[in-house]
Amino acid sequence: MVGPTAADAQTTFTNTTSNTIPSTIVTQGPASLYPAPITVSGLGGNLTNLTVSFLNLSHAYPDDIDVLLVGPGGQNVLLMSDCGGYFSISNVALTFSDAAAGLLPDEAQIVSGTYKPTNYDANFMVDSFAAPAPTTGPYGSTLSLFNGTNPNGVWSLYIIDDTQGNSGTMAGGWSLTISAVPEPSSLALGALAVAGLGGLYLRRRARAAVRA
Ligand SMILES: [Ca+2]
Ligand SMILES: [Ca+2]
Ligand SMILES: [Ca+2]
Repeated sequence: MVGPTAADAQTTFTNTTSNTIPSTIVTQGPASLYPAPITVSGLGGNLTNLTVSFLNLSHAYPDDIDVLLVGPGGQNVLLMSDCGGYFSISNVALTFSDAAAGLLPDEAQIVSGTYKPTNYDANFMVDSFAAPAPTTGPYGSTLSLFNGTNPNGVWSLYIIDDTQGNSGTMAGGWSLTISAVPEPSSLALGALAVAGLGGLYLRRRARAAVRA
């Protein structure tokens, strides 16, 4: 990931709350933090790019994991579902980006990296989530669904375990990296002219401390 620059509005919001996928004998259903929220504030315009990261994700049977992201405006994307088969994972770091080269594996070892949102088994198994998540699909498949929306507000990450047996954790929490273009009223037009950026948008960099 490239860090913010003068013309780059990338802003990262992080929820570091540990999110435990059910770890008792009945290892099925919503995670212990459901949803895991991140509150975004201080961004003056509309979202132009979004990536999402999971930190320290572990599970004995990754195929059980389904994760849905819901934005402040209600749009949703199924980030990962039925990936990785029975190949256990320990403390992997995953980033989801429409610009990634490929998908998470279906029936192979998941390793840390950047992937497109990935959903397997859609042809024979209907993914569903318990309320307060949207309980019925179809769920979105690309992060570009959030483009043009107001990024400010509460983003909710819903994690479920869809099959009995086996459990896991998202010990490091999750984060959003948002690029946004400010509304015209907040554009620094003078600076734009001085910088000679021409047709480029002057994007705004903001920073906010976020807690669940
Ligand atoms: Ca599954
Ligand atoms: Ca699925
Ligand atoms: Ca399970």
